[in-house]
Amino acid sequence: SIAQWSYNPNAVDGPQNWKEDCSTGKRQSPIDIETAKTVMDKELGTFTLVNYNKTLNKTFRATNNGHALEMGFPGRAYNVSGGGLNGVYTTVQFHFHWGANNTVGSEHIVNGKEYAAELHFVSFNTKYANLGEAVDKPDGLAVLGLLIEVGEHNNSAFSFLEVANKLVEPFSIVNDVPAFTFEHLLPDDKTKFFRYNGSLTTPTCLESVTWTVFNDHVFISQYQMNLLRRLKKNGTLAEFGNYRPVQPLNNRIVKSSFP
Ligand code: SG4
Ligand code: ZN
Repeated sequence: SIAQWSYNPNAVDGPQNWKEDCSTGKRQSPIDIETAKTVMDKELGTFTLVNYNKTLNKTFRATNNGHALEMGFPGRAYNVSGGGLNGVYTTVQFHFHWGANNTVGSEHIVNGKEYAAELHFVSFNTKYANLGEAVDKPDGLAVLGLLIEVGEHNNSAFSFLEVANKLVEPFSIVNDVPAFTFEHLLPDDKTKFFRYNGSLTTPTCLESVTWTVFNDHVFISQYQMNLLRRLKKNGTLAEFGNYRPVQPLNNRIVKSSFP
């Protein structure tokens, strides 16, 4: 069973005291991406995102899992390959990380700068049978991450966030969210990104993630940001947000797809 954990920096179950790979691992996430130290890799290429631009005849499942707002999809409908990934990964969910105010909330930070939120598309390597098989393998998962800033306008691609009004209580589920397209959730320019080998950012912080963080950011409105902040987890989600502090890079190299 999974031990209790929280994002409260002062609590015994807070990020400084997370167990297992969270404390012993050497390829932990998130990290501070120091752009001056990244190494360009021409082999990274462009992504192939299958069905990300389609509205499939399906429904999604929105959950407040106590740690994040998560949108789950039917497996093997949306696929990711290319972009220097080895093999085909199938997307099973995306979720958000955010802060209590707009100066914090992203997990990855760039040259020390934090952003208001971060969106993660989680896909598992189709060489494994399912997410559970893939989650502890070094090449098991690929997460596409993007940094979110608060701007002037509602971003229509994010209008599904209204579902947060039904997810205020922990462990709430809305099963019948009509499918929508993903392509405008991602930055327009998907050719510029950072790549490194890391981990899940929640306990047990398994070291199975090939990370992509897009260079370009996405904007949502203050109203849309506040929808995320409505979610509760015994109060702590609203108080501290749900972002893990950055972890040591150790001997890793962060690659970039662009000069
Ligand atoms: C969030 O808590 C998601 O809701 C989790 O999804 C996810 O765990 C976790 O973040 C870690 O993912 O991209 N931030 S991350 O490294 O995807 C997994 C579920 O709990 C295994 C299903
Ligand atoms: Zn995440």
